[in-house]
Amino acid sequence: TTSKISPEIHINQLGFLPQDHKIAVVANRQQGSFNLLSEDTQQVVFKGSLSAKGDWPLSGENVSLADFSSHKQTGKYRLELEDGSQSVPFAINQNVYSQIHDASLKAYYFNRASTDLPEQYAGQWARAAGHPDEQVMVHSSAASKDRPEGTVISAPKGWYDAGDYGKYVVNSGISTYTLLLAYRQHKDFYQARSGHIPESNDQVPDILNEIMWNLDWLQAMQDPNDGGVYHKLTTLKFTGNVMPDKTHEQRYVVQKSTAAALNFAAVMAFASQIYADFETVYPGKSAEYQQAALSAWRWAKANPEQIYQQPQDVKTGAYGDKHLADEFAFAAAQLFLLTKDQSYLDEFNTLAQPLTVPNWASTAALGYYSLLSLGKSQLAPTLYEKYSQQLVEQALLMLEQQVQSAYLLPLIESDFVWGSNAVAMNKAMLLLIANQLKPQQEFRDAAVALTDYVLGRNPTGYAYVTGFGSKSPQHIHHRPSEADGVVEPVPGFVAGGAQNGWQDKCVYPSKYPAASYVDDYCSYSTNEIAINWNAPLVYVLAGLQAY
Ligand code: 9MR
Repeated sequence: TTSKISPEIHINQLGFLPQDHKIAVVANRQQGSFNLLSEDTQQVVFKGSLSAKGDWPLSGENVSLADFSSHKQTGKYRLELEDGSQSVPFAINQNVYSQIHDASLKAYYFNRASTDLPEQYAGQWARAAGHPDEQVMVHSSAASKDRPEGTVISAPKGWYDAGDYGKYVVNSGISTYTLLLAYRQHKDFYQARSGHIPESNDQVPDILNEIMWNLDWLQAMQDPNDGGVYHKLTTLKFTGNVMPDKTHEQRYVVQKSTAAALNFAAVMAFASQIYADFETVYPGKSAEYQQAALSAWRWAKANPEQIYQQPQDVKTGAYGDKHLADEFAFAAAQLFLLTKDQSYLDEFNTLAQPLTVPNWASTAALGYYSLLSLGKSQLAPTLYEKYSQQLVEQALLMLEQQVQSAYLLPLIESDFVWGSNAVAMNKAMLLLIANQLKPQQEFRDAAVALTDYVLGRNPTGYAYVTGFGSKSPQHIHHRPSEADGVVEPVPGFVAGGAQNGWQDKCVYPSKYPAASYVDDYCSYSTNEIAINWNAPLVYVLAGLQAY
């Protein structure tokens, strides 16, 4: 029957929760009926008609929709068209996002620096330790009176940022924040699961154990002499495509930047609140984080324009950002929530940053998320309403985009940038937060549609998360996955996704933004993985599954 599988039926390859919308996109057919077939009995359990939607300019396809939302019976199914062609199999069940959620979080364990991954936890992806990062050199760009160029510092642990082995504070900001918020808003969900990681036997939810691996590193990125925070810890050039233990090039901390200090302050402030509940397991941590946040904030206020300038001899990722008002707002919001000191809230309001879909360079929304979901009792009702309105406006804007899209997705051309799948997941996350505050079924439906997109309702035929779905990326731009000799890539990582910037030298199958993706190691612009891309995936899967 595999020969009957049509690449023109674009569907979430994992499937659907029983109560959610269930929609597939069919290319090159504008009319006709479709059947929902039970995998067990091969019987038709539901019949429907395709509804014509016309052209999707982002893929160059002419599409129609197959909507079988009203079928709520759990089971394994396929869609079948009149010509006998079929979709890949998928499920309708209560736990459809459970495993993939756990894998998308476990991906952080797989990207831990400075440790071996024993088989007990890593299975066939077990590997030796690399990057102890106990002899990191202060780069000339980061030299200070207390720590002149060449000073050796220790900054082990943390997660590798992506397919490379660098550790970047700015990108760690949104990533760590998003995971902390996932925990904060789904505590019961996380209390009830195990990540099968070395810390699983302690009294702390595994997501917080995992996050602490990164917080331990982040703490070491702060210069205790002045509170400033180094922008990144990397080699001078990207290293070769080898396992972590096979690369020994000198690593450096590079330039202190305002963006790093503010992301650091925001995350440390949030962590101080979260880990206060686990004082017996992690004594003193909450207080340490608070001090770290406050001193980084003070440094940023005293050095408000230390824009990161990539030094001549450094070629690794820049994460350069020239617009820092949103980072100030993010940190101010978190410090207000931690200290209850009104001056931080005043600062947040004075900055008046628009609430927009966040990314590593644009973090104002994160401040709003925290104020709205954790700060209600501390905010004047009119102010709370004002922030709420801003959030809801963004969510409503997405609903408009959705109805205008032939794929019925809240995605527009400008979303197809480097890491487009994370744009989709950050949009879904915003929708879910809007739905918590001002419940509206359409918000959830739109978040589900975006999740469908990442898991197969897209023109490429890929479910974009490694290890899941009938067809998922095999050759992600991820050094361990490529160099480990294991056929399957490390599971649980979402590929960056389609976009037609063509920043690398690969050959792409299509010029259309949503179809320009290639499952090849060479494609760092569409097939890399990154901690800031997995984080909203974790959040959204938790949000959908915990519902
Ligand atoms: O995600 C980043 C993207 O927004 C930028 O356009 C791109 C080029 O500067 O860099 C991406 O981040 C990469 C980082 O610089 C280094 N580690 C891998 C990251 C994902 O590709």
